[in-house]
Amino acid sequence: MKTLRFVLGDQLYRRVASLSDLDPEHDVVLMVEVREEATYVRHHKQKIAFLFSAMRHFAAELLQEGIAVDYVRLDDRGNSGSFTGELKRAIARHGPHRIVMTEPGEWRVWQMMQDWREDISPSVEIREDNRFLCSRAEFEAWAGDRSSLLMEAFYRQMRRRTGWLMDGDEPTGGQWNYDPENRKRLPKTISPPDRVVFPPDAVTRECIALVAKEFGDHFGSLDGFAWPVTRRDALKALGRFLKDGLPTFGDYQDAMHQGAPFLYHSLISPMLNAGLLTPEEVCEAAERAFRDGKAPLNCVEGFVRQILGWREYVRGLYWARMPDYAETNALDAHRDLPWFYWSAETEMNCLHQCISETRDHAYAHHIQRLMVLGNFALLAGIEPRQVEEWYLIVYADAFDWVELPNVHGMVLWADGGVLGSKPYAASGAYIDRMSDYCGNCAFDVKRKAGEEACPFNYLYWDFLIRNAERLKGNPRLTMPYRTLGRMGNERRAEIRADAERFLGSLDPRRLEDTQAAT
Ligand code: FAD
Ligand code: DLZ
Ligand code: SF4
Repeated sequence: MKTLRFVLGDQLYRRVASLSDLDPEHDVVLMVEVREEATYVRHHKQKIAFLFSAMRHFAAELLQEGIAVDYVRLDDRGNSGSFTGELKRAIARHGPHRIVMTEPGEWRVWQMMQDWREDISPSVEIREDNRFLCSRAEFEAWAGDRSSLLMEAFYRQMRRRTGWLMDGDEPTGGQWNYDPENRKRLPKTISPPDRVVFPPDAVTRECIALVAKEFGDHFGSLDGFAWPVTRRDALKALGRFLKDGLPTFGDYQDAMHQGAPFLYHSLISPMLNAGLLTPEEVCEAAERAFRDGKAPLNCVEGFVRQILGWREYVRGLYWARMPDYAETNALDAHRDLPWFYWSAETEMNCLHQCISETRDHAYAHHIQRLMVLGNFALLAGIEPRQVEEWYLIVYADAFDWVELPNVHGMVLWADGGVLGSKPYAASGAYIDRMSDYCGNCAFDVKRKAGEEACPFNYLYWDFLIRNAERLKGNPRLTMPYRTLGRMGNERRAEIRADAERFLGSLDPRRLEDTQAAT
């Protein structure tokens, strides 16, 4: 029986469910580069080049195994430009008896696949995605009727279930969480390791040229493309991180440093999300490093929590709550995304640095995404949809299942507190404490009011004033609201005036209104 096995661009895992019972004698693996996926949002150029090159390498590896692969390139004649069109064309070419797929990572594609029930024959068998540690069903059973879905409870259950960093029923070291040790600023005397660079091979160079030609008006630079695009290189990158990054990962996990975009981070999210690495092998390798005495517990626990905790949790939440999850706007935020998110042209040095690095590398680390780029969007009251689209575009690791809960829930609190008990709002003092950005800024982080003051300072209080009705009863915001309550009317009016002046000066041009971004 001939089976067509349709593998999507973020399912590049040899043991992915749709390939598990592959019969090399009869089966054909279908992979397609399609314009619709590259343009439903205008993804960063490096993101497209990374995925196309990883797809081409994966297809070549299958071919080497003697598996028949039908690979449609973006510029192949007759390419219809969509998953639906290419599946139909492949059915006409191969006349399969069966079509097998793994469930997609995004609601958008899931819906597309539901439509295939009507007009694709033979019908498509959709298998559970086996690239995660917690299945959708397991997450839903955990979530059940709980009123609170906090990550920490989920993470502890996952630690118990996997036995990672556990000694019997107890967490190794006696604590579940070593966060208080993981909030250090980077001292001047320490230099983080260099990024491991994977120079583009001929296949990647071809993809880079294709992207430059076809998607030249998308955001981001292709210069300095350094991502691994094969499983072999992804494992090399992981190996280097375990040796040079992990032993210091926790300490400077929240630090930001001008000119050092990667610090001690692993840079493995694009490879994890595309299937080149599995979360299981990454967590097991990190735990082994701890057991072998090669990395301390605060670093290993901090790292494992990101993957076993946050990554699995946001994916579970996404599928448990979609499609309604994306629709809420709990803080009623409607401002347009300022143009500087595309151009990096702003006098606020923290934002300038984080956006420039995002443009150059399709990467920013977690605290840059949360406490600089996200914090500004939250305080300024930018419309969730516009912020979400920006994050989905600009990062090489961005897929709806992981981007949406992080932005909608963690950053913007647009879900009204499903993911986080309070918004992560912060003034300039936080950025100053965790980075060296403020020393090079046109604004003064110590000033609270006036044109020279750091905008985060008055925007923070303006945010609390604007959203008082919604937030002042939140027990985790008692302190700031108490402080606000002690402020006189004059000071409050000054805050509002500074915020209005500053927000009114932002350029609201949209990407689609312009020829090209940076
Ligand atoms: P490290 O700091 O080395 O962490 C190790 C791994 O933990 C990451 O590779 C990632 O797989 C996982 N991880 C860490 N934090 C999270 C998290 N909050 N949610 C899910 N996984 C996590 N991550 C994405 O993979 N895709 C996204 O589109 C994405 N969008 C984000 C948007 C915002 C606003 C925020 C605050 C975070 C977002 N993250 C996203 C999570 C996190 O910022 C990135 O996973 C991380 O920066 C990737 O870099 P790294 O591999 O060096 O991570
Ligand atoms: C992100 C992306 C892009 C840019 N291009 C393709 C593509 O041409 N072919 C493909 O199979 N997948 C691509 N992807 C990833 C898909 O959007 C991804 O499979 C869905 O997001 C489902 O999770
Ligand atoms: Fe950012 Fe304010 Fe510091 Fe400037 S002073 S870098 S705007 S936090």
